[in-house]
Amino acid sequence: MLQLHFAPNSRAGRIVWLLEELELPYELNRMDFHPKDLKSDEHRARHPLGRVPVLEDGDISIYESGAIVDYVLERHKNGGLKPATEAPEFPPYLQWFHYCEGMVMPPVNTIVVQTILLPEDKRDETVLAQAQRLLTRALVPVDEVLAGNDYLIGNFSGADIMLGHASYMSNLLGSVTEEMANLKGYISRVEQRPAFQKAMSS
Ligand SMILES: N[C@@H](CCC(=O)N[C@@H](CS)C(=O)NCC(=O)O)C(=O)O
Repeated sequence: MLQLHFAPNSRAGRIVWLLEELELPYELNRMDFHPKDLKSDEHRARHPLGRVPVLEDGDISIYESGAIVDYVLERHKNGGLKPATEAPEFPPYLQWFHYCEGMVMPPVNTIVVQTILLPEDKRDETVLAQAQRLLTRALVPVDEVLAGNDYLIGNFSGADIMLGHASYMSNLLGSVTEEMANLKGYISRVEQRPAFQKAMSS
């Protein structure tokens, strides 16, 4: 059985969301989002940086949320969540899938560090303001592609598991502006999916 190493309020929620959407059986190793669990020798043996998510599948152990999503879709169940290589939706699928960790999550990480993780006396207003500007700018093309589209490539796909989750987090951080009406609507659609709700309450 698939085993997911997980901590709440983290990218590991993406993988719970995916497994729930696909109705695949899995076991959850629910750790605290705290160094006592994530930086333990046991977890560092699974992930050298002591991060989540990590997925174990028999002898296979794999980290990086995007790699895990792709692994599950290729090796376990596609469920229509990944377009065929020759389909016109395939290039935009790849683009939005990777835009998540490549463009959206770097400023999200900085904002989380500068508003939550660092003690107040170590925070830097300039760094925070720059990350907030970068994030809002990175979300503009996402808002644009969602004009007239319920999901990033039309139908719900693995790209939404990645970037839908990142958009949800960006909204929680206050970086989705009221002008981004398409993106706000998209985030509401994501939030209404039962599999997403299950993942967020795991
Ligand atoms: N690019 C990696 C990022 C993994 C990552 O940074 N995970 C965070 C949670 S969202 C984590 O485990 N942080 C714990 C820490 O930095 O100590 C992925 O997509 O899996």
